[in-house]
Amino acid sequence: MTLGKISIGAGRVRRALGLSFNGALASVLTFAAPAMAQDAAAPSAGSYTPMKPTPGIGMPVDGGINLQQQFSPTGEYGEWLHHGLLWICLIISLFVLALLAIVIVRFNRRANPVPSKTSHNTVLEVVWTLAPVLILIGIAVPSIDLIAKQYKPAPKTALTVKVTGNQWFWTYGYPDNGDFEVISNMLNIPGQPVVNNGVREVGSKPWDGPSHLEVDNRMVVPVGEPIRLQITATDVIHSFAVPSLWFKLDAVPGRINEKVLFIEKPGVYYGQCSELCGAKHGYMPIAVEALPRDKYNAWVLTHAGAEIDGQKKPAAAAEAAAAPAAAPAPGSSEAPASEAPAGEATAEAE
Ligand SMILES: [Cu+2]
Repeated sequence: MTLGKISIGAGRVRRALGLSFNGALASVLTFAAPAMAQDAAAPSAGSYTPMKPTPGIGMPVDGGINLQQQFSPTGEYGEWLHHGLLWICLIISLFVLALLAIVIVRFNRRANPVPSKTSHNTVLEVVWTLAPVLILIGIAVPSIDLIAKQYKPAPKTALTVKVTGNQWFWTYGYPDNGDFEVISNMLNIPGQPVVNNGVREVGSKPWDGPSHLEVDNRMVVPVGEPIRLQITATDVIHSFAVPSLWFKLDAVPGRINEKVLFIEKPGVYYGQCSELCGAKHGYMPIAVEALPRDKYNAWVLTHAGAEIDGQKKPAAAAEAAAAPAAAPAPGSSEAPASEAPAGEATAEAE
């Protein structure tokens, strides 16, 4: 009886802690929310080191007015269409402006006192009807093609990554690699109020990217292959958006939205939640790290319970992971012990 009561009590406390983070209480604790297992996927030194981002790539640039440079086939297509449409708009605007100028200058009352009585011109009427129709068809074909390409389902063999939006962080699940989960919090900003307790400050590691965009644990994915992103949320609607990868999809509680992510080049690509989701909406960035397959596999193996092609990790890697996994990392109370980091101590020592 007593034991039962204790365990129920513990469950309640645990649930209450979880709720305090996900639910209404979190808005009260805006800048004091407990950090969740932010190091659950800390890198294991030697096998995986986070990539250093390239300035100006996969992130906004000062004074930028253009789209970010694109690193996916649909992104390049979309960028091409965007620029093409701008040119078409410009040409049509200049053409109409020129016609107006001609009318104003040549056909005003002083320059043209006796106006023509012409009321029909068959050729002209056919041209000004057909030309816009052809222009619109010309625009519609690539537009519809782009929409179709964006929503083409992933091939059966594609890697699945489950993205979950939470107030106010992201979790990334890897069902094809042993179903481990990565919790991703924004890094705190030096000299500013702490956003995520227990999370390091931006700039404390050599691979840290820009403030407001860098996170403690990135979403790591393989480069050059289609990835099936399944996107959902636990509390309110969020939106998973990475401009340089031409990716934006709403994360809706109780629903799974799916879209293919394809990254052409290894690198770090940053994005932000793009659906107003509460007090810390602006503090839940997205960092996607695209790695070649072998490096991706090495990253996968830094997680307890990781699998590659249905195979558990090799004995050596398992042994290395077993020791730190036995002692849960500080702040990892939310995650089961099996999700404790591999090589936490060595990673922190860097
Ligand atoms: Cu959000």
